[in-house]
Amino acid sequence: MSDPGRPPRGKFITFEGGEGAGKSTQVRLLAERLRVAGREVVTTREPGGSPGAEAIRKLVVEGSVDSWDGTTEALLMFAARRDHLARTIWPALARGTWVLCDRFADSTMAYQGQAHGLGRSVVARLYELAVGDFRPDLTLVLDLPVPVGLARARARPGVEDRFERLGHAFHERVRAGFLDIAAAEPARCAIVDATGSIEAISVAVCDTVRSRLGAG
Ligand code: Z5A
Repeated sequence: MSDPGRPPRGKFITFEGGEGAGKSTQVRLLAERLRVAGREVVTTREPGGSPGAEAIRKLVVEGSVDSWDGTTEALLMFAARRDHLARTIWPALARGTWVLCDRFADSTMAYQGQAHGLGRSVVARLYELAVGDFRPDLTLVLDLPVPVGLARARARPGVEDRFERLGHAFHERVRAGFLDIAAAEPARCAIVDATGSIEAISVAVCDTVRSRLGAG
């Protein structure tokens, strides 16, 4: 039975897509708009988002391309995710705060499951173990051609990470992986065309949040 004194659970919105799709930019803009509308909002990212998960992030994002195989990478991602959920996401949602997350488990399905070839059922089993039946309320898949995303990512200041050094074909498999997930779960996922201006994409994101969740 729900406790009448408790705030309603917050909404969990995830942003997915390939490199340079504009996820971090759109997380920030949606958070600003929701705060103006009076919502409590936490922004976070994966891998990372809690002290333990940020330590795991360093292991997976830095180093040489072949530091880990797909299975090890998936295990590290789910270990980080479990810590992130337990320490950051679930407590915030329970307080009634909305959580906007830059990547979540669909990234494991697209990168390790599809692009690295681990397979959907292995990733689904790890999900069940680490996350259970918890799901995002809404997943925005920012979609754009691979060369456009990689060019944006490479134009940013900073060191190229190990994922950015993987080849064009790998990133095409990642893009196809996200589109497959969105097609399989249309009630949870919305594809957003990420080729336009930052402002145009932000408007599309807000419209989608409003139409799917009744707010934004
Ligand atoms: N990974 C995985 O394999 N498995 C998993 O389960 C998880 C993750 C959770 C994390 O890297 C890596 O981990 C990631 C997948 C893997 N692979 N990579 N790379 P990350 O967090 O460091 O990187 P990322 O998630 O790919 O983010 P990103 O490359 O920084 O891209 P973004 O967040 O989508 O974009 P952005 O930072 O908002 O924008 C990038 C640049 O483009 C920036 O200069 C913006 O100002 C510019 N930008 C943004 N939008 C536009 C538009 N509309 N027009 C023009 N320019 C724009």
